[in-house]
Amino acid sequence: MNKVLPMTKTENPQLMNITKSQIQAFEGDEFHKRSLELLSEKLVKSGLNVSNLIAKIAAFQIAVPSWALGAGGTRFGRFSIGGEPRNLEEKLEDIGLLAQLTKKTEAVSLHIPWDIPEDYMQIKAKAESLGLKFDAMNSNTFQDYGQKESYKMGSLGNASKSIRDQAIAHNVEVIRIGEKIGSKALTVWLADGSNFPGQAHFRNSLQWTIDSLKKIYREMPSDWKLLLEYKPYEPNFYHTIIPDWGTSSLICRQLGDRAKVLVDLGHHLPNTNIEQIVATLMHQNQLAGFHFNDSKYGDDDLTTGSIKPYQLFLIFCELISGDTDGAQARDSISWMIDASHNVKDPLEDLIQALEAIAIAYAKALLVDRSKLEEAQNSGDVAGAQEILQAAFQTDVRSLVAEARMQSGGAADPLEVYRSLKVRENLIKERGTGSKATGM
Ligand SMILES: [Mn+2]
Repeated sequence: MNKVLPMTKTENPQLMNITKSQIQAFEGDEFHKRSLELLSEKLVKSGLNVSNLIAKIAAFQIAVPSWALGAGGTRFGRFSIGGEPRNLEEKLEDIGLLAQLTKKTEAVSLHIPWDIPEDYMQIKAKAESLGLKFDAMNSNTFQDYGQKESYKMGSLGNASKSIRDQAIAHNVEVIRIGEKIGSKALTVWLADGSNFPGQAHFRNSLQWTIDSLKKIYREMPSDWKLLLEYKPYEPNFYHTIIPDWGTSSLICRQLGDRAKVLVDLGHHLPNTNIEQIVATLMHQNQLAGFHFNDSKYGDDDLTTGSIKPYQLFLIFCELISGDTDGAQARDSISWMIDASHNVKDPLEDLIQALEAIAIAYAKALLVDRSKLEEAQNSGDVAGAQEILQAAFQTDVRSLVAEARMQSGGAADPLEVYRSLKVRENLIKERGTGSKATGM
């Protein structure tokens, strides 16, 4: 699609003024229509209802974190992207734009203390005006930001009671802030652990962590849930108090029904079977949510779907299967992107990630589950693989684009974003040196 954008003088190309007509100027062309027709024909033959599929794809929404809108850094440095949001309002504006173009996100996940609102009513109103809600709140006890005592040796699992108390109080404060803006969940990720053998007492630090989390859990309103994230290593390299889904799950069981495990795709040792973890957690009604990203080696926080699209598809297969079989309802699971952008324009990266997630989901919807079960039960190994591959190899891009267009989004969000020169305009508005709060 190479259409010339109809830009009039009255249509300001600035971020907040992308009009419907600008989005529709890129409406699907003849190629899209023919691709969709051809695909629909094939899907109908397989017994699928195309409008149902489109409705499901359109309904699937993923939250965007407030810290993904600026350039991410590594421990070696950080390169500014230009035009980064300078405050929470501007972060919301960026996500509002993403929502407008992609129709795949309608919620933002805030991080405290990076995003403490100055005026809660104003922030709430701003989000509402952009059609955004507040997803899970994220606490931060993995770095020092001027609080009384240091988290250098840990937070909720620190040997010092006063440091543990400070970390508990911070999480309670995050809950209180979340209540004011309509969030319904707290995400806890701990960097707690140790770098060297002998540095920490495994059982004591685990017990302190459980006790601290119990206190935080008790402070949550009754309609809130707690998402407990795990990670095998980094920033600590010898031991992490909550290294895996099993440890997270056993802690959650001690907290209560509203505490569940958060799976971050990058928080596993290489080659871990994440789809099996998803299936097991759903079987136990213990899956709280997802942090989408992709990785080659560790917690690389690369664009979702850029490295292992097949894994992403297999994960969605388990999610759909678990939902269909009634193991755990899909709407009880929170969806969020958690990525970092070191070399890409963050908004372009997020557009690509949202697209990759939608594609994986759409492909998983095509899997003939009853045939797959038949193949599984009769030991038809090759047949089972064929069924998955048939869905995975189907080009569903026209289906995903159609779902987006029917919702009022762009046929090709990235193309619209580039044609409207959004980043250039953001740089004009915010400058080259602006830096979003975050990592
Ligand atoms: Mn995460």
